[in-house]
Amino acid sequence: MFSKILIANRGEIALRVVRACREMGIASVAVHSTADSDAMHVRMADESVCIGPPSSSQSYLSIPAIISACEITGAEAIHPGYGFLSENAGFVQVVEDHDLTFIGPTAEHIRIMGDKITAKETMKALGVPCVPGSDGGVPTLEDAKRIGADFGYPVIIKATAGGGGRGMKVARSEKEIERAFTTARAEAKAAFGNDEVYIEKYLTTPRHIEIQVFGDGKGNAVHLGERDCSLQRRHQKVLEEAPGPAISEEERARIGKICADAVARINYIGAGTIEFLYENGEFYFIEMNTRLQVEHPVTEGIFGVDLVREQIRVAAGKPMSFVQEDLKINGHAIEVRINAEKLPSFSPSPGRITQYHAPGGLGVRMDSALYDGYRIPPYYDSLIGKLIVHGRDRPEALARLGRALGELIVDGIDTTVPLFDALLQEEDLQTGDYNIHWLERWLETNLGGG
Ligand code: MV4
Repeated sequence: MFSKILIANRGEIALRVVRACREMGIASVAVHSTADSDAMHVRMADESVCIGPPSSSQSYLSIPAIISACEITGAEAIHPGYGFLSENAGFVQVVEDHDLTFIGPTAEHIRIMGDKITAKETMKALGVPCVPGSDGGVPTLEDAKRIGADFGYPVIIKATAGGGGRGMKVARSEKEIERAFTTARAEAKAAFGNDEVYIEKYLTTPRHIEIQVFGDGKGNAVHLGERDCSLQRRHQKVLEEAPGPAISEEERARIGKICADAVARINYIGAGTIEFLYENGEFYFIEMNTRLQVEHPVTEGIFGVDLVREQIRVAAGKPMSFVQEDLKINGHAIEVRINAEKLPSFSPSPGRITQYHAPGGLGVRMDSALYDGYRIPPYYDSLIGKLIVHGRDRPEALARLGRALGELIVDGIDTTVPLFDALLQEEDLQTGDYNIHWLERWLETNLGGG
C-alpha cells in the first residue's frame, strides 16, 4: 500500500480524499494555489504545498508544479479528484514516466473514452446498447443529409472531442440540417481544435441514467447500480439520486451486467461511469466518464462502500474489497449540489461565509470544505457543498432532505439552497416523474429571469 498520496484538487473532493487516506493510515499531501492558503483541504491534509497563483492553469492544472510537489514531499501516488487533471491522458503519461502512480484508469482508457466516436465504437463492440446513428464521423453535409433521411428527424450532431453537452446541435427537420451541421463543425473546431462530428437520432424526453462501474485492471469488474441525474441546468447536474425511480431491479441487473462485463473485458481499472439516455424502457449509451464523479456519494450511501478507498486499493495492486454478489442495495439516497450562486440567474456569489452550520443526524452526510469565516475565492467552480441524505426508501430520503436543508446555515453569500426548498414542494419531484428537460422548464415557469 502507498504511504503517502498527493491530492491534485481542492474543495470538498480534496477533503473527501484526505478522509479516505486518513482511515487507511496513508499520509496525505494537499496542493493549493495562493488563493487557497486558508482552504479546509489544506488544513486537514498532513502536509501541503503551494503550487502557484490563483489561476487554475498555473496551479491545479500545472503538471510540472504537481509533479514537483510529489518529488518534494515523497508522495508515491496522485489522486486527481474530479475535473482539473482527472481525465487528462497526457498527465497520466507524465505521472507514470516519473515512476508515480495515477489513482485512476490508464492513459489509454482515458484517451479512448475522451474521443466520443471511439468510445461509442468501443462500447458497441463490447455489446453495450448505443443510440442509433452514424457509425463514426460524418465528414460532409451530403453524409449528414443521408443519415437524417435514413434515421429520420430529429437528429443531434455532436463533436467527437466534446462531451458533457459541449458542441451539440439538434436538427428537427431536413431544413435545419445544413445550418446545424455547419455550426456544429465550426464550434467544435473553435472549442476543441477538432471539427469531427457524429450524428445520432435525437431522443426527445429521456432520463439521464448512469451506471457506476469499478474494475481491478485484471479483468474483474462490478457494477454498483445506477444514478438518475436527469435534473440538470445547462448540462450541470443539480440533484442526483440512487436508485433511479424509474428503473426496475430486472433492468438494473441486466444493464449493470452488460456494463460490468464490458469494462472487465478491457481490463478497466478504478471507478468509471457509463452514461445512458433511458427512454421507453430502453438504455442508449452516450458517453463514459473515466473518473470518480461528483455524485458518487449517493452510490456509496445505498451500497455502503467507500469508492475512494477502493480506488486507492486497486491503484496499489490490491483486489477490490467486494465481488458483485456482495453488493446489495439498501434504501435510497439523494444528493443536492449547493453552489455559491445567486438565484434566479445562477450568477456566481463568492465572498465571506459569516456563519456555517452543517446539518446532521441519522442518514445525513454533508461533503463540504466550508467553515465559519471562510472566504470563497472567485476563481474556481461554484460548488461549495453536497448534501447527501439516505433513507430506507425514497419518501423517507425526501423527508430527510427537507429536514436537513432546514438545519443548514450558510450565511454571507447567496446559495442554491432555496431552489431545493422549492423543488421539494413539487409533485413531480415527490413521485420521481421527471426527465432531462423537466428542470429547465420548471425554472422558466417558476423563476423566469434566469
Ligand atoms: C442526447 C440527447 C438526446 N438524444 N443525445 C447532453 C449531454 C451529453 N452528455 C449528451 N446530451 C444529450 N445527448 C441524443 N441522441 C439529449 C442530451 C441532453 C441531455 C442529456 C443528459 C442530461 C441533460 C441533457 C440536457 C439536454 C440534452
